[in-house]
Amino acid sequence: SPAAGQIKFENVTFGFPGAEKPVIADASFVAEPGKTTAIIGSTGAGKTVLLNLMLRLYDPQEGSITIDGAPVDALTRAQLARTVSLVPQRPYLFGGTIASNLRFGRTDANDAELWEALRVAQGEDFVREKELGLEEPVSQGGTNVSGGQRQRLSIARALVAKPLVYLFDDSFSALDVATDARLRAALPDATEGATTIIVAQRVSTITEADQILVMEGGEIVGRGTHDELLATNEVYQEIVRS
Ligand code: M5T
Ligand code: MG
Repeated sequence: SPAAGQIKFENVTFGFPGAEKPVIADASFVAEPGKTTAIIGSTGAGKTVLLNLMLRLYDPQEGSITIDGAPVDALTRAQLARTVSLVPQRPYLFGGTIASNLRFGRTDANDAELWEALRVAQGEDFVREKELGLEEPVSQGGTNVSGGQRQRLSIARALVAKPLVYLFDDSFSALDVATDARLRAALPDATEGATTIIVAQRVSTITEADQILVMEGGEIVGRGTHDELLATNEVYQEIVRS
């Protein structure tokens, strides 16, 4: 069957070398193509590590991670990079231009595709205001671009790559509420058919997710829709109240 981007964790346990307690403990879940899986939980719960495991920044000591049934450790790094795009919690831009940064995941993307990704990522206006537009220089680390702009360019970069799987690690929290809302309204069309996994801080931004995973201390302590979790899960209820 053609690649679709289903992500499956089975009993995944991971700890950093030398640490006594695992950072991810016995995590199992499936993220389906065409659906949005949200991950929520307090700071240090293991949300970023969970995403990083999908990209094989490190490998679990126990359990398996598969994409469409194939173990991620059977894919080359290049294959994995074409399949999965991560928008990291602290986005990184490299020295070059806005265009070269956006083409990082797919060098043959044309300018129209870059503008379309910028439109969805709510970055179109500020790039148009640059004297050189897409060819505006970006310094290493993106220090001549504001934090919110960096985040939007990083989201646009992921969209340009057109992966099967999108991982957004807290990618919308630096955006003001109105920009966040416009981006979320545009995102479903732009990512249609893909597997989308969103780490979020604000419950209000994930109430529509097909599935929400609640993480605490490296464990998945709840899963379901917003309404299901609201009715049954104490950790989720606490997050909603806070
Ligand atoms: C989970 C530890 C961290 C925490 C736990 C990335 C990273 C994490 N940790 C390390 O020791 N080394 C590392 O390189 O792992 O951390 P997390 O996954 O980053 O937590 P989070 O994403 O849920 O938190 P936050 O603050 O982003 O909401 O014990 O010290
Ligand atoms: Mg994190």
